[in-house]
Amino acid sequence: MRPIKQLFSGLLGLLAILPMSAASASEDDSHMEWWRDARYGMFIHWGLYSIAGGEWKGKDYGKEQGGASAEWVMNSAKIPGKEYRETLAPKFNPTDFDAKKWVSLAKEAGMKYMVITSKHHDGFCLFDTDATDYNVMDATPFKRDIIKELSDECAAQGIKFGVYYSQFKDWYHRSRARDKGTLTTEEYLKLVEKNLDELLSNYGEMSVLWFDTGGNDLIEANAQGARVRELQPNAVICSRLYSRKVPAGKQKYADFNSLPDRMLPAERMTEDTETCMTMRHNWGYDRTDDAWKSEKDIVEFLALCAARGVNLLLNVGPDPLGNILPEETERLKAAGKWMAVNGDSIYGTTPSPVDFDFWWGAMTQKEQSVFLHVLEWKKEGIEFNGIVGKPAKVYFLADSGKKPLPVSYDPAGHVTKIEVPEKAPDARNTVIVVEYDGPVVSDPEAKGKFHWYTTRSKRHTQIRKSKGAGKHALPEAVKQAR
Ligand code: JFZ
Repeated sequence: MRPIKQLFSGLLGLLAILPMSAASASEDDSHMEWWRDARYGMFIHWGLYSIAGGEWKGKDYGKEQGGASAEWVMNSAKIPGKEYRETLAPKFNPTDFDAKKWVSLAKEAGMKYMVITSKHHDGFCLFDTDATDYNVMDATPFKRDIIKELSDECAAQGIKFGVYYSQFKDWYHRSRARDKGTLTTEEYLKLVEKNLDELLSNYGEMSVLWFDTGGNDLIEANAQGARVRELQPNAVICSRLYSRKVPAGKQKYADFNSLPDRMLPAERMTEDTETCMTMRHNWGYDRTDDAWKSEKDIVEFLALCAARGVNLLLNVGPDPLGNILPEETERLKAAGKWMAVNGDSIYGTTPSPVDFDFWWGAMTQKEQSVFLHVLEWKKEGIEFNGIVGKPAKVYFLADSGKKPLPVSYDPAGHVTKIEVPEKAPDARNTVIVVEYDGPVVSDPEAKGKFHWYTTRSKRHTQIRKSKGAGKHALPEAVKQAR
């Protein structure tokens, strides 16, 4: 794992990187620059499980029922591999699939990279492979290489392309306690090797390898990581190449730390870190899951991720015909409109200059400017502490005229107060730019705490009700519902 060197200069920075620098100082991490600047990508869970939509033989196994996510239906409904394949593969014919539309939508949403499930835990390959006939070309009537069409379109539209690949869990090919796979472990590892060679050789630039749910076998994982470095030295590798039990220092080929699903830690990250988030409960398409997050939830989460130095991989679960859903499209377009005006406060930023956030929201930073992401408005004014010195200029990022906002500064406690209009110009997230006429200096003694998502299920420590936010930002709600 490689720490973000430019993040903290001086002692704190030193502390943050000491334990790991021994291994990685020599390695340059220039291949991480685009990923760090991007901050925000599209995750796509799509495959045979999309046909089932979380249901099997009339029973709903979706996460909204308290079960595992819809893409786990083969496991949740204990479906033998043969039955799962023979039932779903002949029906996989997504004639509405249009790579140009998907990539254009990701771009319109302000996303800089895309990661799609090339092989999920059910073992079905969405690409042309010689390693198994359980793939879209040989086992379905569709016979189009989905990974090829998407990787080509991403290259054409300047979006970085990557694949999710379930290297350890494969309920079809790999034998498990209760279910005999089609291959022995040795044969299965050969399949993975072949698959990786194909994915790393036949689809142009592969920018992200999003391995998922690693096993404990370091040799196996390191062999797979080394293969990626060899064939695609600039590919960014997800820490889930390794199981969470493998200490970070031993995760030789992991480039970024992938947080547990839907998690945003209440702290600033000192290493390259990414979280992945659903727009509703399930990752894969689910017929009955209506727990849609609001566009404010999504814009908020994006800003809070950036404020803590975390990339956000936001998921869509297209339907079995190959359509990204209207509810997903609506939210992506809304986030895109916000990013079109406020992207400067997310792309290429570093985390908050202070290691806490505020009742009203949180901060990101870029050179001599601090961006206040005001998620909850306070007509009495927006106040923050912990940054030394009176700002040179304060204005709304959305205001191309940069009309100054009245600002006062009290050196006692380094408290800055900004006068603001009665109503928030953008209730989703109003960004205020606080420019300094020198490097941003944070007060090491500054006191503060985190207010937002201090736990996975708590949007704000104090605010209970908020217009258009938080209703479904809490995946855990399921449990109570049952
Ligand atoms: C995994 C997959 O099992 C799931 O289907 C989906 O693809 C998701 C993105 O990733 O699920 C996980 C993996 C790890 C954790 C939680 C869910 N974790 O570490 O908490």
